[in-house]
Amino acid sequence: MQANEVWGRRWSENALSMARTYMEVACKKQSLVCLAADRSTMAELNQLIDEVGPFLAALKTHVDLVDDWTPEAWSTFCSKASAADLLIFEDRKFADIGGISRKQMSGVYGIRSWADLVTAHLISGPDVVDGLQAGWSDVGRQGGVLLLAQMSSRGNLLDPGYTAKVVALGKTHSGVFGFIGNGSRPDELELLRQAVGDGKLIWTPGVNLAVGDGDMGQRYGNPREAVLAGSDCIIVGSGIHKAANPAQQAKAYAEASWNALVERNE
Ligand code: 5BU
Repeated sequence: MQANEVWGRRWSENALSMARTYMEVACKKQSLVCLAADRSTMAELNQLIDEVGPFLAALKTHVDLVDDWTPEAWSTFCSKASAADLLIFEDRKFADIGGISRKQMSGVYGIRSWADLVTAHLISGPDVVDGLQAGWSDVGRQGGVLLLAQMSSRGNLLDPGYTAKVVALGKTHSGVFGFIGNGSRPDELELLRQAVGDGKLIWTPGVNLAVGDGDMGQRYGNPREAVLAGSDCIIVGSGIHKAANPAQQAKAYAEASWNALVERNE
């Protein structure tokens, strides 16, 4: 099936080429899964991507939680992700003033040189997006910002009024790739989708096939329900990387998400 048929208005109303790249990869792999690769050593990360790469549509990282990080090892890991057709998404949750965010794209980790997507809070105002975009421009690359419109953790302070302001600003900004929505609460997600329209993607953490919530206030919802409520990408961490058989679980998440996308179109 062609990406424009599968994604419908999400495809026709989205002007960003990186969003279309994601939608095409998702079609090719029949998966809406972004792996949250939250493992602490380079060996574990490499093993994980070797095992589950074919079932993923994107890769999410937390570069600062790797114990034995080196630029060389990271570059090898990123090459594996590219070879598997995956956009690399550093979940850095930038939140500073524009000029500092721009500098933070550089530094030890050099995020601007390998990340295609990053997350940001809009708490400091709209210049954070321009700062991050300037960071990519500084090295002649392009990237997209996912703004946190909602979060999956219990008791978070991103209330509906704040969400509405984030959406109003992000909807029309070409540097904004899309929004993070709360995958654990389909009703909240539906409201977010109504506010966003079809012009931007919504990616959702807080998704697990198992019943029940996670550690330290993490809340989970079902992948199918998240996609039916308007999510375009389910972000799954421990559901895959802590599984006894990560490849089998990644395949299960891929199937659940893809089937839900097909169902959404019916
Ligand atoms: P989990 O193991 O599937 O719970 O991992 C979820 C990942 O998504 C983890 O890397 C978090 O940093 C990330 N996350 C989240 O859980 N909730 C949020 O609201 C945002 C990111 Br934003």
